[in-house]
Amino acid sequence: MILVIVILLLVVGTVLFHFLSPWWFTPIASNWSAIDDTISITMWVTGVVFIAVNLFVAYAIYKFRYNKNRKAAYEPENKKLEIWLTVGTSLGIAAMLAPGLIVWANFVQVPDEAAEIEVLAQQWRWSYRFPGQDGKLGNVSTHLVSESNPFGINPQDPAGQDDILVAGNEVHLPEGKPVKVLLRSLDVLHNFAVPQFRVKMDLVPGMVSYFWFTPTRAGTYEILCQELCGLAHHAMRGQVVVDTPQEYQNWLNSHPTFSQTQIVVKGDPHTGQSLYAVCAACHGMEGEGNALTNSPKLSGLSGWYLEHQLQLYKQKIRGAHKEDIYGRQMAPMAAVLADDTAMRNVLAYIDTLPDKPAVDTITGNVNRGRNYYVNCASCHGDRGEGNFFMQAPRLAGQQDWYLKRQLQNFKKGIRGGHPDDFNGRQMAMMAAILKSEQAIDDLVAYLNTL
Ligand code: HEC
Ligand code: HEC
Ligand SMILES: [Cu+2]
Repeated sequence: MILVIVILLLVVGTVLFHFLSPWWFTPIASNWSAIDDTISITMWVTGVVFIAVNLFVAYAIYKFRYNKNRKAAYEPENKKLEIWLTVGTSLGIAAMLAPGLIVWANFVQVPDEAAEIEVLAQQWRWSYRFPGQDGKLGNVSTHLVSESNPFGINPQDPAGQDDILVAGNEVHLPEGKPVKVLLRSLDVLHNFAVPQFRVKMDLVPGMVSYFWFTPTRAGTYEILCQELCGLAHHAMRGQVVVDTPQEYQNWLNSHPTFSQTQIVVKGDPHTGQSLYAVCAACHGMEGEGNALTNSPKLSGLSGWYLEHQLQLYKQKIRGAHKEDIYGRQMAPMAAVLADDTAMRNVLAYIDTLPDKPAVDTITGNVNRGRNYYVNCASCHGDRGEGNFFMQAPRLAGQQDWYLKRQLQNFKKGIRGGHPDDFNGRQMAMMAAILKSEQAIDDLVAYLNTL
């Protein structure tokens, strides 16, 4: 009897939970309401069957409960009941599967007027490519991927020259216009998903997968990687901003074409040398770093990393936190470099400076540090040499007190806490695994051995 009550409560509770719980679809922002309909149909079919089966079980337990004056009848076959159940089950399953097949067919049947965009995934970031004036995306190959050509566009293909490249994690789309989304991965399996659009598709290395949709509501939506693609999988986030067509055009025009990215002017180290005089006061004549001015070593760091940091300082993304005492000393110095040319020149000069290893000041348990570093190596490299594709700087040879301070700042959100600091935020999540000051010392002591 208790069992009957438990089953009845379970049924009533489940139904109430379904209708009263606040967890339901996010408001839809695309044309794919048909996907919600198929899920609703599945809910109804499985819901009705769930209630019917449980009520029948409860009824049977009650009706046929033990009674010493009753004996069970043996009845292994019942044609009528079997036919009835087979037909009923088949209809139910067909009702669940058929709408899904229809919707899936539409999902990959792209209308002619859809504009193409390409989404490129790599551990652990998204970037985007739009066809330029010619409306055609150029040929690509992973063999051509390099620091100056992160999309691997074939420079011989005229269709690729005007492709517009978006290096950040944020992409804009015009409201009300259908888009075909082409998906490409540079390394492992990823999955592109935007819950409000109801879209979700794997990115498979070596092939181009696709789907289409029409954004129907202006707003900002989060892109998630819904494939467990490695250590920092949870940090692989992006954003889609749905704009009016005019705002979208303006945004798109603010990005360079492939051919523009190929004609980067080289900096001039001679002009850079005089600009560096300001920096030398803190960072040292040879960019070797100086503990007295709290300034890190700059020599030996890659140009792309230094440039990115200077941009962050200039845009008040790094060195703006009120507790960032040392970053706030640096930020006005970045502003001394008036434009991109000045920045390139000073970086060209820093590139000529000798790369001398820093003096060790921190001791710790190197073996423990090595174990912590296993997590860091996937971005910073086994020898702490840095990796452009992860945007992760070289750590080997850097002043150890500076590394320690950065790790503490990442942990406290003093660095990487700004909403526009994508790389810093990713790094901050990683710094969180170093639970204590001792752990940081051990890790930095290990870095000193690289
Ligand atoms: C007043 C002293 C001072 C001057 C002058 C100065 N810096 Fe700095 N710089 C710092 C300090 C302090 C830091 C470390 C900030 C921190 O700990 O977050 C820093 C950090 C940096 C970083 C970040 C390094 C990294 O590994 O992330 C770069 C790049 C940099 N400086 C470049 C320059 C350049 C280029 C100039 C000359 C235009 C310059 N600095 C002038 C004090 C200075
Ligand atoms: C997901 C990739 C990733 C992982 C894993 C990672 N880092 Fe980083 N790290 C970065 C990136 C990207 C930056 C540059 C952030 C920026 O541009 O401001 C960075 C910056 C740093 C810096 C600052 C260097 C400088 O010159 O200012 C330190 C120190 C650092 N990482 C240490 C670590 C340690 C220690 C670990 C392991 C616990 C680790 N990182 C794991 C990506 C990563
Ligand atoms: Cu991923």
